[in-house]
Amino acid sequence: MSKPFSRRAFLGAALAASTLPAWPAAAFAGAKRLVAGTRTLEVNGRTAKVFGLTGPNGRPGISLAPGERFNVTLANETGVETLVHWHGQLPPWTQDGFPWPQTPPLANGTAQAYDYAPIPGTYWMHSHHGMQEQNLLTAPLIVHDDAALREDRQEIVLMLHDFTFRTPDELLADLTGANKASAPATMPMAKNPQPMSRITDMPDMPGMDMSGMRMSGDMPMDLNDIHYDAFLANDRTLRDPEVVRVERGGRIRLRIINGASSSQFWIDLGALVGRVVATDGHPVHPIAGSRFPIAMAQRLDLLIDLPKGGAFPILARLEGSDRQTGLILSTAGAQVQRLAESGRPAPAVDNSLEMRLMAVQPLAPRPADIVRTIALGGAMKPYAWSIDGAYWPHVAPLMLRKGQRIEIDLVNHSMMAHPMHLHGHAFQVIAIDGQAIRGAVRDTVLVAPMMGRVRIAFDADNPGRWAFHCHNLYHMMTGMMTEFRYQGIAA
Ligand SMILES: [Cu+2]
Repeated sequence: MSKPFSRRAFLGAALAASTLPAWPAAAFAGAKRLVAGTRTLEVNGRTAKVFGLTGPNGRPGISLAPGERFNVTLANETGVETLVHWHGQLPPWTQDGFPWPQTPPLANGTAQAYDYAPIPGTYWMHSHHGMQEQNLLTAPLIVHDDAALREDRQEIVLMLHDFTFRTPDELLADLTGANKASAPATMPMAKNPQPMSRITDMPDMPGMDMSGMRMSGDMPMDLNDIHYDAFLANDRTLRDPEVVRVERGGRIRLRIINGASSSQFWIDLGALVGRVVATDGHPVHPIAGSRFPIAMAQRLDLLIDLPKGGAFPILARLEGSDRQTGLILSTAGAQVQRLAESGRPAPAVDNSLEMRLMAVQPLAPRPADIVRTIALGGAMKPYAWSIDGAYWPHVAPLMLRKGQRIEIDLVNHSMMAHPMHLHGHAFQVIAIDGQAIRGAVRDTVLVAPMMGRVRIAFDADNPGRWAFHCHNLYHMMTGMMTEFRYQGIAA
């Protein structure tokens, strides 16, 4: 594998004498500059100071041409420490943007160079330092490939967020009960648990087998730990949504990123039909439909062929709620109607789509060298979440050797769903609730509550220290994270 790559020590020395970003040019030849900073965002008429990640073209994040390396200089202008993770990418572990002792956060006013060969598809980046992700230290990371460009489709990125005017520390304190004195009398939490049979408005999913959905009976489950002030689509709400100009009969590639910290959605194309062609950046055999679930941190690539002219809302409907966000596709001269921020209630996000996905490039068949069952546990009271009964950072790493095939059977003993994310590797989903599938290759998979089971397989081909965690930020912050470590890598 490639050598750990870091110019941190060099940069630290170069910058020690100056607070100005007078970078030595040689260190950054050809590098794209990505600035982690702060900005003012107006959300429904009220302003908030949030973070942002701005690329060389002044737009959020990074977009790479086919074959281009991820040669990026990350400059920290946030005023605080930060560290940015390239979610779903497979860099050497020292460039993964996770705060290991060997790869600490960047101090304000410093920069760090990254240089690795990216994998193509829809990815994203987010702070892995504290809870900065909740304050929008997140952005798209789009890596183009020749095949997708040859399709000659209009590319539209839709990035989702959950937004609060409060601080993530306050939200977490409310959840853990550490802030009882200052908690409002009406706790802004949708802690029901919610009998799913009350949600009668099942979104119709053309061609989708509904039998796999965990909807029957009065099955209780916990949804939406936090009451958010707004849900954002490309930083805007439906009161003032982004309106994307499209051609009559236009052909679109919609790259959807769920960058929310604690929220899952149903993507609702309304009257349009789309085809899922990639999940978490990795191609899948196309599946047509108009409603698609997206768990935290997941991505969906949808191909949409517009039938005619008009205005076409693309909605993201919060699970277990009537709240929604989205953007509008509009042909020239079409009347764009304002949509409310609340609509019809949506059911819990589930694995009904996951069951039907098939990877275009599955793992080669071979027996596993390591088979492990991992228990996901936790509860609302006390608010703490665990992996095999352990709470980060007090965990024993799962030790791997390069060349091994690993299968992990994830079993969810809790009342909440957990979107589990593995750093540095793409895994294949090979069984759901005991039913074997030749499923998607991806980096984040939802494990349904109440004994939901998902089996994943991956090849140990990227030596290092790798985090494996729930991508619900508040679950991760209260313990739901562990480590996969290769033999020979020092702790
Ligand atoms: Cu979780």
